[in-house]
Amino acid sequence: MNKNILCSFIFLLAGFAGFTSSLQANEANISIEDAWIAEAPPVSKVMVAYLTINNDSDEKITINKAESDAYSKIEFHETIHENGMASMVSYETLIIPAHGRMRLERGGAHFMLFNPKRPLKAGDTVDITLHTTNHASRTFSVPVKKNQY
Ligand SMILES: [Cu+2]
Repeated sequence: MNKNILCSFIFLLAGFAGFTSSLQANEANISIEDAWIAEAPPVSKVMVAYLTINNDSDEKITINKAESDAYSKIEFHETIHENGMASMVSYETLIIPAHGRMRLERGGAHFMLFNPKRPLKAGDTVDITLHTTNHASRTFSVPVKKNQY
């Protein structure tokens, strides 16, 4: 009798642990390609990252935050050319259709990386975490490369 109660208790614990770990493993169903951060002069207060983000799921994915230990903040920007003038607009979110992709490339969209917390040069890598509106996230290692014009 006592033994049965103990067994149930252990099963209950095991079930609970499984539930907890599946919550923590809420990994966003996205992948990235061609990701790089452009090396900038050490005095630079901003850096720029380019990447292609793939949505590997059957649902649209909305990315609402990017963060990194290496920077104070990351914004989603796009360079707009109008009447011969270039200006930058920022977006709150990036929306990627089901099984679609979004390319952030030189001259267009990019991640604006503010206030590098340590000197970063070509050959270094930086972890960037992308968060989605359905409370999933994924961290990617992005290399710093010599600026390519
Ligand atoms: Cu920008």
